[in-house]
Amino acid sequence: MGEFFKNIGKIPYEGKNSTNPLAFKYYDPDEVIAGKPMREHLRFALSWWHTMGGDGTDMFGVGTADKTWGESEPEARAKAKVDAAFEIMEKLSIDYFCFHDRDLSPEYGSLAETNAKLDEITDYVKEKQAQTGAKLLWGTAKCFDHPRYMHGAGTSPSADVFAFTAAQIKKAIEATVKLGGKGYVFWGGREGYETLLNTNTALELDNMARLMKMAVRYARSIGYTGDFYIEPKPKEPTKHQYDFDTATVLGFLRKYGLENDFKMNIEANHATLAQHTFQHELRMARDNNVFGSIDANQGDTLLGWDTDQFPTNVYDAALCMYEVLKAGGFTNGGLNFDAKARRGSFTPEDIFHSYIAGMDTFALGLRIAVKMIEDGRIDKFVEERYSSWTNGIGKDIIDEKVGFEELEKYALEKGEVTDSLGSGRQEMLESIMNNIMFSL
Ligand code: XLS
Ligand code: CA
Ligand code: CA
Repeated sequence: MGEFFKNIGKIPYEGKNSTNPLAFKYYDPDEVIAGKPMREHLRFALSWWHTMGGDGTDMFGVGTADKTWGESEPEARAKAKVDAAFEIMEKLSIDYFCFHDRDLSPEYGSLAETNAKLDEITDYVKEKQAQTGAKLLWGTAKCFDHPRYMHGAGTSPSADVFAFTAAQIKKAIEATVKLGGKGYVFWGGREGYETLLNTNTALELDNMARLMKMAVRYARSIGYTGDFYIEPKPKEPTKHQYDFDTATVLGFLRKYGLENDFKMNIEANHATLAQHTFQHELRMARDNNVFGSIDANQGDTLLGWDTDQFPTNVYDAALCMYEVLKAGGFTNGGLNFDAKARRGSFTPEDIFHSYIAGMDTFALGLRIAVKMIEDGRIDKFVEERYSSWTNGIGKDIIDEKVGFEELEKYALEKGEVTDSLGSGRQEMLESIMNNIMFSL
């Protein structure tokens, strides 16, 4: 196996005053902050699909980046991809990776042959993991690109497609377990609809839940102890995706009794497509004890589609890491760069510039979030804002000691509410946030 990126060595941490584009300015993997090394806080992962397979093809044109890895035959290319991926991870100090089954190894003539070829590649990945220590963050199945999935996979009107989906997911779970993954993702690729005129939504959602229950039952039976994730996305490729956002997914999980096995994989770009902030989706997951993992990217707010850009917005990354810290940090999850370099950034070196930009953004976000918590002004303001719930009538409401009759009596006696309103101080808080960010 040769070296793919001969002109690029291991990316060093050089600190914020460095002008070396191939150095980290903020990500110092082994630096301990808030009790543990940065690499353990951030748990960065490489996405196999964008990084190893995405060549810049879009609706208007062919690829611009060469992602053949010097091989024309599918078997040899799949192996070369493994070599190149491990070289990238090693040079960038990335400890984890994520894959779809078909990113590792494509489809061949039959499911049996496809599975056998996937086994060969996962054997090879496992060998490389043993040599390097790189770990699998999560695996998933690509149940959306083949024509058989044109009407959905788990929500297809065809029972045969449902059966094929189950078979594919069974194998993808086996590959995840084999490579030591502690996460398995369901992203509803084409699990949605284009028009209600041809769709039985009730049956489709029941079937999706049936598929997920089968997945959990089977995975636990082969010793999988990790988390299952649902990755909310409101639209694209379908007009309406069933996993619209965290709140919608929570309703689904609770309806079908799946809430103990599933958590959320929150993607920044999907949050904004749902007209939420990234922080909102993370907060909803944290509040409901389903915070799991993150697809770290960003969209373009002027565009209405899923651009999967490498994250460079420090403000959003800081608010993200604030939620992560408040959730107690990652357990099985991490920050997967579900992100691709722009079509015009097509050279091998751009892979490194992209990851350095994304990793430094989140490292800076972590540093700021730690400061926000240590500084305490924001948390203290929120605590005081809700202080009327810690005693008196507020405490009686929480303790369920009072009902409508008692509250009516209280309100009649008290008269108009004037003393406990208080200013929301939004501008002051935004200014504190800026102060913390820029005094780092
Ligand atoms: C696509 C999704 C996809 C999932 C994995 O929009 O983000 O990449 O993360 O299937
Ligand atoms: Ca994603
Ligand atoms: Ca996306």
